[in-house]
Amino acid sequence: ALKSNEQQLTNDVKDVNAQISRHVEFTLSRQPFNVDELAMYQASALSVRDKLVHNWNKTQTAHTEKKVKRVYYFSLEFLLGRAYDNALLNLDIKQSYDESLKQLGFSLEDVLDVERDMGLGNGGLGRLAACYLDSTSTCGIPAWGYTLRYSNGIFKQVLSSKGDQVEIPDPWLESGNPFEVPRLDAAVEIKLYGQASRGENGKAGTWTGGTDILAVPYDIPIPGFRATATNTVRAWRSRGKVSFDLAAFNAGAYDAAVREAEEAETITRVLYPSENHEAGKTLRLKQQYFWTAASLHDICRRFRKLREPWSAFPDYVAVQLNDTHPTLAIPELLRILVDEEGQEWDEAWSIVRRTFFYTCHTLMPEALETWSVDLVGWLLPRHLQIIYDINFHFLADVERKFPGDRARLARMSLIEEGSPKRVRMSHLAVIGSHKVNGVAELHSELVQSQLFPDFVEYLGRDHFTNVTNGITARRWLYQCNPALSTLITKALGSEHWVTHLDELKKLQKFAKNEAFKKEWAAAKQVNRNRLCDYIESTTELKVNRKALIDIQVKRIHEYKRQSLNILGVIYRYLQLKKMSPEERKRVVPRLSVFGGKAAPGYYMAKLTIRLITAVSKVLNADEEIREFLNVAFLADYSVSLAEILIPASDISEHISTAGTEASGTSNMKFLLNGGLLLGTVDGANVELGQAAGEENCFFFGVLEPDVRELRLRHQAGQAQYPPQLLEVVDALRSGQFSAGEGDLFEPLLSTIFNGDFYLLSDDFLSYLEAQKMVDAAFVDTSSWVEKCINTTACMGRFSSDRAVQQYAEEIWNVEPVDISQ
Ligand code: 26Q
Repeated sequence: ALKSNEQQLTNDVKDVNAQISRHVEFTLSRQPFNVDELAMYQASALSVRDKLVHNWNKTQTAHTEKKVKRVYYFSLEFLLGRAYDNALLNLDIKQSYDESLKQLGFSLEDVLDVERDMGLGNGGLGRLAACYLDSTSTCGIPAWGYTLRYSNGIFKQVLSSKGDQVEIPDPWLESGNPFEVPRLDAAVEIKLYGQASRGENGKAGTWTGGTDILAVPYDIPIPGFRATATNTVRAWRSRGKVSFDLAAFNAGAYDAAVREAEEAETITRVLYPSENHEAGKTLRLKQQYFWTAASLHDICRRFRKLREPWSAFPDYVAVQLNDTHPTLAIPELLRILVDEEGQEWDEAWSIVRRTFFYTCHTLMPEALETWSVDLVGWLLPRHLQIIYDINFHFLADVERKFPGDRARLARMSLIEEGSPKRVRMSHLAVIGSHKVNGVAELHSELVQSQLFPDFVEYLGRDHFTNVTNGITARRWLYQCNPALSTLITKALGSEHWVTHLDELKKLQKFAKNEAFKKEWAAAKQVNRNRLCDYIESTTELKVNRKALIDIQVKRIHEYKRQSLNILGVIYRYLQLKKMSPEERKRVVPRLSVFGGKAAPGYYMAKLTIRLITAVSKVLNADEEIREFLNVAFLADYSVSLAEILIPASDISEHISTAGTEASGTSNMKFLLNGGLLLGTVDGANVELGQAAGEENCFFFGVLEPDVRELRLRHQAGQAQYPPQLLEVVDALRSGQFSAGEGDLFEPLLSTIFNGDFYLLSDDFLSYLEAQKMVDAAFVDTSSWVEKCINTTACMGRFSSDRAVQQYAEEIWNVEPVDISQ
């Protein structure tokens, strides 16, 4: 058997060599002796794509032949990261590629490193979409992701010499993308501006004039793990419609036409780099319409081929709206049904309401989208009429159910009164959908009680539900942490756990096995070393490889409270300075790692980065302290950097003010990799704590029901500030961390002393307490490793396979399809 395995590998490698050579010669049109690393990346990636395409075609043929119901995941962000390594592992061909590249004189690791991240997202919401598509393929659920193909993804972050964030564009397509397939034949025209008219009695209206823009789809295959099923992310690119018109050119109008094309192409030029904050920019609204209209056009074309009546549309189509960003899909589908397909209003509205589902990802009022009525009416005149008509019917119905309740009508209306009037996208999404879900148990409760209580009364409890987020164990353990994966596979006897994550439960019986614990700790040290190498090669820092690694990586936002973390670090530093060298030797050395981008216009977030980098410089320059405490701010946090960071953590921090973080998903990734949680009672932390056991987590901070009261106390000027916090504030004001510039961080400090909206002062002491508990627990290595093993063992529930199966059964009513080999 061994012999035939070897033979098989030899044959596979020969085949891979041949396919790569073919792409070098015919696709790249290069001589074999003229292949650099980039060319080798391109040729070998294209040969992988060929294998994906084979499965992809089989999958699409099977879906079409079986006339299955499909789910369409509408998300303005798909944070896919890199595709190559993921494809090699899913197809189980990594070994033959490794060997083949060696024979061709390259290192697979280096070639994989050539790939740029597909950074088409800001953070949690975009990465969630990517994990969900991975799971639909692995679980055989027919699914399409629809998004935009931004020429520039999330900006690249570098740090200035002062330690401030500087944003650099990310033209990720510069040297091509071997993992996409353009579909020029499936391009569609999208209209903007123009004039609209209503039809009589809910009959067809019209929309004429305006400008037409071309939407060109680019498809990205999403392979399942060791499965044939391969779903698609379809990303639209905007193009101008001008063709060379000699008459216009001679008449001097060519410049204008080129300008118009340029404007059209601007729609997909860049991803908006802000998160959990509403921007209200015209270009953003254009993006939202361009994308939803092109996607619905595609879906309707596919549906028409079935020759079924429109009433059957929801039997073939489920559209999941990832936040309110795609809400224009609701009036757009109504427009198609009423204006183009001749459906009656009531019938059309019923089809719409059975087609869409809405996921809410926030609670913060400033993150809820509204668009000015004037802007919508100018860009999309027909849609504004339709929104008004939906509102008319809707409010009439509310009035029937709650007669005479004017205040209720005003609260629930799709239109917020004021100047200007604004369209409330979340209200439209709630009433235009069949179900609304939050993303963690606590969050879904608050969505019902705080965000949409009127709608719960009006539509009933069943209209609202919870689906706790999940993550894919392929990328977030199997791929990013080979050391731990190999150990788990050895212990459990197979790789079955990669697609059945509940099987990790069986690790519990190894939690007290000393030999296993040793191997577990050794795997962690491998990952710790990998991160320390990365830090030392990309920064000036000198790090202690035995230190407890404490990581907080996520978007920089006041509600996420990176400031609480760094103030805690300063407190620790001040205590260390007071100790004798003898005393210091007894403390647990600590390496605090930060990473994350600030929205370019978010002043407080940028100042927080400056504070972290300033503290990092002071500690690293302090030779008597830095082996006991150091801080690293790693620039340009991304999916690929997360793959290095997450496996290395001893603890990670998820410390948002209670009731502000909808779920969090990196918390799940860290715990899956055997890191422990330091967190508040917020988002999915609550369920992670229940699963892992509270004795294995470090919780602190005020609880959500107490937040209101505490904020009122601050507003009334009755808050107490603990002396430990004041000690840190004094140090900052002395200029100790800003080269004598004592007021550099004053704007940050003043938020704490003026209202303290995120309750730093209320949580500071319990945060320090929790950190003390972390240190105490870490000293007992044996029991620490036991906690880590037991935590990983309990993470099965947080698989995105569980999440998409729950969506498929409870929300989409979509069934998995078997794709024969
Ligand atoms: C809106 C309007 C204009 C411009 C940008 C936006 C915008 C863009 C991105 C608004 C929000 C986002 C992203 C939100 C987000 O990532 N939310 C996170 O979603 C995760 C997945 O559910 C949760 O785990 C996080 O708790 C939540 O913050």
